Amino acid sequence: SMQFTPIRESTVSREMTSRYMSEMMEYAETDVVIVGAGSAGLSCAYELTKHPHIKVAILEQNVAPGGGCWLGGQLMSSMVVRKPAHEFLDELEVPYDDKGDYVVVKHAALFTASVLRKTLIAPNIKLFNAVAVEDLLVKQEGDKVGVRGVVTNWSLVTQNHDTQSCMDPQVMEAKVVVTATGHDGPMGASSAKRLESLGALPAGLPGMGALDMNTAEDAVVQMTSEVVPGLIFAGMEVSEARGCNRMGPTFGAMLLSGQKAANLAVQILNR
Ligand code: 48F
Repeated sequence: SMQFTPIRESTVSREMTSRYMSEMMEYAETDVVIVGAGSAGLSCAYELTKHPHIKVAILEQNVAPGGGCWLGGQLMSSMVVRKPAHEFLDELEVPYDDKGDYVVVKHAALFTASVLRKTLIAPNIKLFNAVAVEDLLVKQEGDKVGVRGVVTNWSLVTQNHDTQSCMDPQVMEAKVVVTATGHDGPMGASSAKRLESLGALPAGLPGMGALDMNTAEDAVVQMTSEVVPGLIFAGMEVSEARGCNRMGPTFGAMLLSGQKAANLAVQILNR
């Protein structure tokens, strides 16, 4: 009968520890940090797999990556993607039903699984999950604020202020930060809110407007940009910072915003 080859328990511990710790050493300085592994952040990471010389860390506060894209709208599984964003699904080899102007992915998890499969396998990309970005690393450049990295902590620490009042974080230096933390919420829109408190965005963030799919999707992609030097906004955090409408359960703009953020990051790295 089948028997596993023997292993020392300490070997298992050392395999995990040595790998994780050497990755933390390596990523203390990186080219790109992506904050948030939702549909926009993961699309950005996938696009950066095409540039294998660029080192990318994805930081996700949750245990599981995926953000809102494990499900489409209202717990109903399917994911609607308006054309031409279906071309991105083609690249990811995500199957869908073609409905003419838009496509429907049978279960949104097919998107998340495919984008993770293609992204995490790339040697230049590392996902640190259960790691929260608590703050931005900024440098004053004349009268402007430039972003040079992120302040991180285990999210179990960040979320547990009742047992531990202060646990100092650490820092990941980055040439470019892509912030894709989603809607305003306990963690969402965190970079937008931090920039506002620093005076680098006008006081009183516009926040997202009411739902209008037709204006919202184009606006979010169009306004995906480097808002302060070294910091690119992507996904729904764009609408919190810039005040476009919400789109609700259509995801094309998230994919194309992530893709655009990646291309902007490459431009910044080349400048
Ligand atoms: O919320 P999320 O899916 O944002 P998105 O990629 O997509 C928006 C859609 O889900 C939906 C929509 C459809 O078009 O309108 O709302 O813009 O993913 C954001 C991810 O960022 C993580 C969070 O846990 C989620 O997985 N996150 C948020 N804040 C932080 C963070 C933080 N400070 N540090 C680390 N991760």
